[in-house]
Amino acid sequence: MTDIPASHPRRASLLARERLVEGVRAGIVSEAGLIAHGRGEAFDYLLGERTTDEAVAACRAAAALLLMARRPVMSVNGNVAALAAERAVALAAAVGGARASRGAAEGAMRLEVNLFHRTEGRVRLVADRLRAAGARDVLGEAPDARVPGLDHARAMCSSQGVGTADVVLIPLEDGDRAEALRRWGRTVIAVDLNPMSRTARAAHVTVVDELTRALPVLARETVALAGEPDGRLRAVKEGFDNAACLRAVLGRMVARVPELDLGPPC
Ligand code: PTJ
Repeated sequence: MTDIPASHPRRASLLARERLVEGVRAGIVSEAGLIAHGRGEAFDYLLGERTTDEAVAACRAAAALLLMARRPVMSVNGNVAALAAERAVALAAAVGGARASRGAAEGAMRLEVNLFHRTEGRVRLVADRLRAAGARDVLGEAPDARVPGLDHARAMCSSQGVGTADVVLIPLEDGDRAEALRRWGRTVIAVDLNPMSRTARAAHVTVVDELTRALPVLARETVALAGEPDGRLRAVKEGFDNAACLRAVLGRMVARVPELDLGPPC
């Protein structure tokens, strides 16, 4: 790993890149994952690299969906495993605990490895990465179902996970899969820095925020809503308008541009 000085002003961003480069070398991240990350970084720059009020509102709506779900599942790909395996496991634990406290029949939110550029070797490595982060029960290594309307291996999924889930959390998802999941009747929660992406538009709730910032906020909102009655959770969900939220975030990005200080940084 490249040595990045603690004083470097863009240390966090450089460390994230290093985790992805290491992930490619370890076989966890696809080469295309590096390009996807670069696109995300560009949008994060425009966002000011911070969690907006819109992202918090989207996390609250997503939390309400996860708490009311019959069978929630989080889909994990190579980028998510490399950047945020521990945070994904922590979120699953927070959601599981919150749901159990409400007496949900199936408390846990399952983690399922779903790869766009699927190879069985990479599925195993991503699952191993999740287990190393503390996940006990990882799905996706023995797919026995398919997402209808998708061709090739990217359609494969688990009947214990996405195959029977009602709510699916898809961080950094490809647009085709997001649309196919919605057509299949799944309630879709996305995390995507590009508010114009097909995934962001296809999802019922899109958190436009950087993954490693968004997952702890989602966990926090889930815990905060855990004691609320179903009626209140339904109101939170129904009060959220995804298209309006995407428009507001894009508006923030656009409004920020003319205000940027383009003088020398030092
Ligand atoms: O591991 P695999 O094979 O499943 O492949 C994973 C990737 C991400 C390569 C694959 O799903 C893919 O090609 O995705 P896309 O279509 O490039 O979409 C990824 C979206 O995530 C883009 O809109 C990016 O802006 C966004 N994104 C990238 N990095 C982040 C992000 N959003 C939030 N946080 C990030 N760190």
